[in-house]
Amino acid sequence: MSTQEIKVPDIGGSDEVEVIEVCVAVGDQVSEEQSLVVLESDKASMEVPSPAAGKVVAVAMKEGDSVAEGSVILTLELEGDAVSSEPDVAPEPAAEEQPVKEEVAAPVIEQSAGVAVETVSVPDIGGSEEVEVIEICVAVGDEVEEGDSLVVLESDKASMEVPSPKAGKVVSIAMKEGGKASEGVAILDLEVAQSAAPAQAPAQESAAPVSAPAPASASPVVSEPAPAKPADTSRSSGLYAGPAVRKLAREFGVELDKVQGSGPKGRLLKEDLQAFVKKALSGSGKGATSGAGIPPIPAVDFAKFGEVDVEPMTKLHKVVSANMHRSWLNVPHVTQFDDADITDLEDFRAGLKAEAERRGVKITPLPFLLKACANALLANPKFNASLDESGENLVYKKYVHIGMAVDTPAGLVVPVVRDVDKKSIWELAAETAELAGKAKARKLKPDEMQGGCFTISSLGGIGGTGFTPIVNAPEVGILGVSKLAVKPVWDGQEFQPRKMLPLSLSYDHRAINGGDAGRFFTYLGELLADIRKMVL
Ligand code: CAO
Repeated sequence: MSTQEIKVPDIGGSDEVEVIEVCVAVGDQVSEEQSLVVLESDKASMEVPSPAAGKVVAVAMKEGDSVAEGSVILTLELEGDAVSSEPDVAPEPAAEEQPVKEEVAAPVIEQSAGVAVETVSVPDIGGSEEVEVIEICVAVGDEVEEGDSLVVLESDKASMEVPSPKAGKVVSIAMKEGGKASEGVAILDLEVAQSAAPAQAPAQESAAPVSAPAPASASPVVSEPAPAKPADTSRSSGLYAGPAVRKLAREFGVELDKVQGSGPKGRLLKEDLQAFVKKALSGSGKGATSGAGIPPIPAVDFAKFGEVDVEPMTKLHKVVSANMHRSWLNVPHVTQFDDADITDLEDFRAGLKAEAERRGVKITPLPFLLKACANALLANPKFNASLDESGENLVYKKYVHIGMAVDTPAGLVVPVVRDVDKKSIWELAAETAELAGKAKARKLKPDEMQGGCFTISSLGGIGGTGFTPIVNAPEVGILGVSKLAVKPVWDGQEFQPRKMLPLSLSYDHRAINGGDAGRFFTYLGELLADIRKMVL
């Protein structure tokens, strides 16, 4: 049996870092890539994975120690000693001089046939010059699936995850938490299966089509991940959790081994920790969802009552769901209802049909709604505002960017139409169609989903007489649009058949009073009833 000293690798320029966790003990069997220690500088924490499988025979560090590159972490008795494999046939005297182990300052990644190392770089981040790296979601040695989040970047407006363009193994990470990044900057090197696989390679080994990194996506929208895998409950003694998750766990005082990981190989994700804390706050370890202090919904074995299918939610669905929950719990909602008489607007719209065809655009009520909302937002600036994070200041926006909810097969996304007040109905018709198309094809860039001041959720093309939309915080208002219906309206002498558009306006009652909302809504209705007022 040969032994190997595992040392602290290059820790990115930090002179001394603190050992915040020793993940193994003497006598432990570790597998290759299992975390040995977690180190933390003033800016970032990092795991040092084991470069080989073996048994820990000595640990040279303890929590709280200050260490530097080259410091010995521990000594490993290597498993299935490599010496015995080669000299089997013709033992050479020199064989004992052959290195039987690799130097382990950093995990050693071998280049072999069918494998290539590719650099993943920061994709188009929507015009943001420099953004902060707020989380590195993977560690050297991690196996990632296509679509797994690699890093989380944050500009002053949004945070965005950069998903892995391919499945592979992380061989080095070029970024550190707290650093700055811009488009094209290398994130990490990924060891991936090469597409030119050996002839006898099994069919399923062929590499995924090579593509540029998928665009980073901003909350609340993320790109569709690789299909979720069921959680591996057979965790080894090693805990699979990234530095950011470990740090968060320490901040919350959560013991990681109490948390069930739902990531690949049972890896603990931030969401697992959040769900654990949420459950703990609700005072129950059982049951499904719950809010702080709210009794949880009891767990039900649905299969007891008939056949069921269990399907993991897409990542997009989970993010939207979390955002909805957050808005619902944080924002005191009020919803008002009204019907706008759009008989004349509809006549006008019908008259545009020929020109719309000539221009190659479809003209639905949506561009008119956008335009009317822009006018109403300018006339009622409280709706074109947000509460800042202190909750003590209102930020009034001088621009009018309006989000539109788009229903896609992967989930709900909200692209933002910019400067709605400055665009013509034709421009808005073309742009909304383009954005809806991109949303459905999952081609939206992060900046196309950011910066909204107000949102329109139009279910008119689908149906319904009314609904209560949830404010897309930190925006303070959202307009729900339901299906147009012809209704009898009393004109003082008789009932007239009028085309009435059911509208619902939800708003954040911290920022907006009922009176403000009533004025906004009435004005909006007047504009829709007589769109000539929009040009006044
Ligand atoms: N009443 C009656 N008909 C309406 C209407 C309304 N309020 N709004 C649109 N329509 C009609 C359109 O004119 C169009 O008719 P034709 O096919 O005869 O031309 C048809 O409904 C379909 O319109 P559309 O949905 O393709 O286009 P749109 O501009 O109205 O909306 C978009 C685009 C992207 C907003 C929409 O497709 C969509 O995804 N809506 C769902 C939004 C959503 O999910 N909201 C809920 C969020 S909370 O879960």
